[in-house]
Amino acid sequence: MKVHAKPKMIMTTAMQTPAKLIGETLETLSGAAATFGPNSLAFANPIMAPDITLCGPATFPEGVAATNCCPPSTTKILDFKVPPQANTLRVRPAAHLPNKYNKAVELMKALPEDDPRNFMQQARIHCAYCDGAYDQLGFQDLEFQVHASWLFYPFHRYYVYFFEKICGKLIDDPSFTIPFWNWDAPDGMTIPHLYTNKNSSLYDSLRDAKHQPPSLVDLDYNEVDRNLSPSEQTSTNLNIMYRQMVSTSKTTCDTRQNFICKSQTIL
Ligand SMILES: [Cu+2]
Repeated sequence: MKVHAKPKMIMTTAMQTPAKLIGETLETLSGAAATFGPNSLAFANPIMAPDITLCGPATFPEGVAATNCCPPSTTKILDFKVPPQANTLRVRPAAHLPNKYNKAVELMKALPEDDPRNFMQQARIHCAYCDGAYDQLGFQDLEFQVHASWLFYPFHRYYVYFFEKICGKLIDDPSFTIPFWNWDAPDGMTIPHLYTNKNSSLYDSLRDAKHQPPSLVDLDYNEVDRNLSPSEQTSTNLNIMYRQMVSTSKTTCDTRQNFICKSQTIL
């Protein structure tokens, strides 16, 4: 299965269903999108742990401002303890429906800059693990890259898990869940209002104006605008989703991405 069916604007890699969680404009902030080619897949390539004792400047494409996203160094490691199972089922809302995500991000951005829950601090986590701030343990000069390896799913699961907890805490709603962008349904094929409303904490003026509503997302976008009619674009998108999720899934599971297929069924 192709993990990154590239939309006109990449928002996240945290994929839960054919639709995606939109827990991050973090991905865009960290420059992560630049590390993916149009054919990038989450391979089960071997990878060593990051050497967290050595953190250096992130590697960004030419023209992108230098960013130091190294987290504070520490030797104190806390073991994560799984909290007791909640009694109530938490349901993810579709991003096009009213939700409290922008309020949570507004509060994250209002936190002191050095607060680890601050939005930019959270963005830096992704940057550090995705943009070459670390080398792999025992391999000097071999950059650690959480994407394109078996770590893709575990890393993002935990990343989104804690991000979501911070959001819920800040808005005092333990039942809070990050919305998902249901771009595989015709009614969800525009960028959600949450991101296009200039008063929203999720608004970013750098997003391409040509890709704003009523323009539909192109799930096969390859940095070229195809200018299809709405009905052609909808039909193309649905065909892509069908091909990726249904008709080629058997073949894909027979390849080296087998672990992804299994993960999809059990997560
Ligand atoms: Cu990522």
